Amino acid sequence: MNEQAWEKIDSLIDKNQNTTLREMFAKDPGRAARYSLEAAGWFLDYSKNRIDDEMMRALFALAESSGLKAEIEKMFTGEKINETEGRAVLHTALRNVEPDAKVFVDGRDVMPGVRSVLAAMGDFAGKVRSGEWKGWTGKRIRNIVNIGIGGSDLGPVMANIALTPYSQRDLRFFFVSNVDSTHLAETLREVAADETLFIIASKTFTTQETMSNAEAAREWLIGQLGAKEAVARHFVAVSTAAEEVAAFGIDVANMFGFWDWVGGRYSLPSAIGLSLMISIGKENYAKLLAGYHAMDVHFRTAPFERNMPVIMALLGILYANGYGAETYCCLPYDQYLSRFPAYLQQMDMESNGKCVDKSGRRVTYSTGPIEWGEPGTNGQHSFYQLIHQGTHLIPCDFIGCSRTHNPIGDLHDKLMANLFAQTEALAFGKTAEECRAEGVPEALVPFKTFEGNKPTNTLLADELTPYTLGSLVALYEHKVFTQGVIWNVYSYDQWGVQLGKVLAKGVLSDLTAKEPSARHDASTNQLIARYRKAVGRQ
Ligand code: G6Q
Repeated sequence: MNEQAWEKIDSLIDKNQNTTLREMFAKDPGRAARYSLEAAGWFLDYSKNRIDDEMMRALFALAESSGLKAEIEKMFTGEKINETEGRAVLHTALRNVEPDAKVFVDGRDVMPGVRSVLAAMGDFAGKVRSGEWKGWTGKRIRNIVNIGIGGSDLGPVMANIALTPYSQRDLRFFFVSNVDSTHLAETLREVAADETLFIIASKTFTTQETMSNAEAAREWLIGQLGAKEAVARHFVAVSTAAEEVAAFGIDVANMFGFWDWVGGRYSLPSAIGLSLMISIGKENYAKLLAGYHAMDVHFRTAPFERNMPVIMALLGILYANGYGAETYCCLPYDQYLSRFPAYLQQMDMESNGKCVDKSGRRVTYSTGPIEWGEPGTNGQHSFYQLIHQGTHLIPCDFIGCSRTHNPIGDLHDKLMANLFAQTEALAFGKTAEECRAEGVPEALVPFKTFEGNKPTNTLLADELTPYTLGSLVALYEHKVFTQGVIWNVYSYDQWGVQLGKVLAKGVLSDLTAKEPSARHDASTNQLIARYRKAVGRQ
């Protein structure tokens, strides 16, 4: 990271260290309006951060010094910025809804392929939704089971929950990811084979968990329906690997493709979103893509000073690198966004959880923070205590929608009142004097005092719709991209994930071999021996 830019930021942190958010708001009535902006259906209020105009200028200078503008163009125009895998990073092409758009990789326009897969998905989703697509026994499909993991699971799960109000309610959706047989077994208990469609979602079609679950589901279906031929009516694939799909026994006519320039954790708007399209229909899916695209255009064209993903990225970097904050919390006040923190966790932590920079040298600063969160108000009754009064600095994003899909009495007013009240309390706290004025006994004053000065962003949409969900996801994708550029790390590889895929295979052969081996360390050997004994393989 640029040292000169950091000298300035550090000097401003020192200068402002005794100035609280309470004081900043008191002396600057224009602060809330000045540190707010709108983009693609979202309003961001970032005024409850430890910033002033000088600090923002210093942060923008940091972004400029990292060459961010040029990096954004490289991504959007298909340069191979995922250098360790030799790939372009073009999830933005998947949602480029402009009819004449052209995006080139290796001299070839990828847009015709994107449009043709979308059309095929729309056609198939329409058939399942209408009942035209029949199972082997002639019954219509009622259950859709997506089998995938990581990037081939978390996005579809999150979005299917988020867009429940737009779903076709006579269809039921299940997501099996874990190689723990319980996940598949409990799902199969819920469905009748002749009414069930399995979507095998795997970019590589070699992932151990997904392929094991897919094979078990295929055996179950054949067992239930008594015919191998039934597989063609009940299994479709989403993958980049046509040969593997055919080898599994799925007709490649029922395979929905995507490309190596779509990273797993960025693949929701690719064919990986097939289950979502079946749920909400192709028109709503198009609105989701339009929302993504609106945020893409904003990110690519807005000056940094009015650029929502850039501002959120810089604030995150201020706390991670300027204040030493190690974690970061996402708090959606919307039950439909209950899996959004888990989805973000992968997007952020797999992308920027890197300790070497682009030249391969160990970085001397922190990179991606530990990301976590739960929907409000539930979190308030669990971990917020630590955010308010603990010893760690935890910047938080609060996310809410002004209108609910489910108005019941004044519940939504109460939900939103909690959101606003939390950001207020975190920023302004409660002083010892205020406690005393409320009549708190002196002995309890230290315990009932709240320091405040805790930074938060608030993101508000009028309503959670396909459009605002798309733009919300794109907002965070570009925030993560911006941080990766400034930290100078490769955000689009995931060698740690690949390692896990290889390691488990080695241990598996030792669990199942006829003869025990002792080729691991003493601890691992002991665990393997204990397991073998318990399952009768001494
Ligand atoms: C995402 C990661 C990882 C991946 C899964 C599933 O960016 O690469 O989470 O999505 O390991 O991989 P497949 O789709 O190839 O089964």
